[in-house]
Amino acid sequence: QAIAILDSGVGGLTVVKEVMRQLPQEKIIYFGDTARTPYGPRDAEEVKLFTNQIVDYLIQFQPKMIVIACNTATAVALDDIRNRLDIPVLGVISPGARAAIKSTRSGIVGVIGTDGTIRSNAYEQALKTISPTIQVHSLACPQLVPLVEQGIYNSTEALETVRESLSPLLNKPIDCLILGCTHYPFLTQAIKEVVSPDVTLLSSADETAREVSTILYHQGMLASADEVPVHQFFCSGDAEIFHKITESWLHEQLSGML
Ligand code: DGN
Repeated sequence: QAIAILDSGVGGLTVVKEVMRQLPQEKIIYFGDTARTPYGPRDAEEVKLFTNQIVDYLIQFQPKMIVIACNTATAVALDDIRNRLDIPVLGVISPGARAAIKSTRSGIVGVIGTDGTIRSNAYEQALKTISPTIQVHSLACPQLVPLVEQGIYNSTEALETVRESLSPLLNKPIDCLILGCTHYPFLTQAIKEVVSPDVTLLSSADETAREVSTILYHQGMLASADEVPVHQFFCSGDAEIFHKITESWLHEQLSGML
């Protein structure tokens, strides 16, 4: 049985990469809704509907768990999907919040995400549930996802857009910055160039993959060491660009498997 991972596009591949690194024997089925990306500007009901449709598609493969590797979808659809399925369903917001709580020394953290994620206040709630005194500076950066979906995350245009998008946050006294959108780790280099070197960048991918392994361990569902992991990748839009981005992002693990 595989771990099913979904996103509005290629962003969830940042979680896939970390799951592959931490759990190399696990099979993965990925779905990126590239035809309908971005989810960020859509209203909550629509994102909920799309997320449920993808889950229904993935369920046909009888996965052993589902990871909603999209912050925008996690913010609005996680509870819904958890309630209707009897397999573990994991989102990316609590893992991201936990990573920040572990990392911050000053108790002042930044969060960047899509309009939908920032509007939902989900990170602030998750952070304050764990640590009520934490201070959070949140910023929506709607221009970043399209750069990643077009595969131009290493360009000068990407660097300039990151600089412009992050500028309201640059004078805030944060000591860590949550990349609250699974697309953003693609832009890590550009983000590092723009923010102070004292600010630690946190992607929820790491912590999410750790939680996947904890859940599977406790359920006795980890793949055995002799299983051969076969991965499957699906998208709803242009397969060529999706293939290209997937291969270049996961190249070590993936060559020839798409
Ligand atoms: N990757 C998604 C997220 O983490 O929120 C959203 C991307 C989008 O659709 N805008």
